[in-house]
Amino acid sequence: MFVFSLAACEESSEEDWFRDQVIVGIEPGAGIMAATEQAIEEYNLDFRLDATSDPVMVAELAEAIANEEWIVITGWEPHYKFADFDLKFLEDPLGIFGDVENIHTVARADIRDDLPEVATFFENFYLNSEELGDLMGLIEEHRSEMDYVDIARMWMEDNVEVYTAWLPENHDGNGALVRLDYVNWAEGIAMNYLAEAILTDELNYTVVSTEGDPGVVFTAVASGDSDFFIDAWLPVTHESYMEQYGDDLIDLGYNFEGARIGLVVPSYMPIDSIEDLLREE
Ligand code: PBE
Repeated sequence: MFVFSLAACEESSEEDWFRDQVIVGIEPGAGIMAATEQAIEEYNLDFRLDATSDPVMVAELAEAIANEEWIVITGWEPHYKFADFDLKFLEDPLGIFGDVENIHTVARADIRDDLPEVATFFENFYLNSEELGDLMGLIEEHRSEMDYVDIARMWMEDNVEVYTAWLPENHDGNGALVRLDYVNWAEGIAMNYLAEAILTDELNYTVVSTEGDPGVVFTAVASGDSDFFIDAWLPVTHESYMEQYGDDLIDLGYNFEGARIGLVVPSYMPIDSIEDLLREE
């Protein structure tokens, strides 16, 4: 473990400290934003939380790392930033960000009345960390020149046994409409477009995917304006949305295990805990 020596601290404090006392965040409706506001309060941090988006946050992270500056972001795993950069979660002795959780697929409550096989497909839909990591890696590599669905098809070619195990047997969707909503978060985009590719190519559905802010997406699914959301983090991060919509949403179970949120910094920063963000003047 790193020992924060006073000498090291004094020598490096001015140049190595943060340019601004800012935590680079994402969309205001994200669970991690509420948790970070709570952390600022409970740890008594002299930091402001900036709302941006996942891609903007990653761009700021890349820039800080290129300049070897200090930066703190609202981070989560699974996410491709951990494959691209050397990063660490800051310890959270007060436990504000919760423990590991799972990513669930949620649907409008009456989904089994008209799309029972698609509900079954999503109950089976599950990726381990290597499978999701490969998919996010392909997206990052090809997103500038290819559609997400076509990138997902590349993943399908290499993972036939994985996704065929999710398919209801001998089923034809006959072109029926399936509406998927997603938020602009790397893991959710990856899973959403993989589902779109499989439902289209293997089960003959017509899939419409729509991006929205987290609050809008939960409302759309709960009210029946959309069918599925594949990136619900439970039991903690999206708990308030699940409570708010109660019986209007059903949980089709997890599609990924061992997800985590927290404050994340580049590994070269000589701090290990959220408490180390408290600078003694
Ligand atoms: N996230 C990614 C979401 C859940 C998925 C961690 C940014 C959130 O904080 O709401």
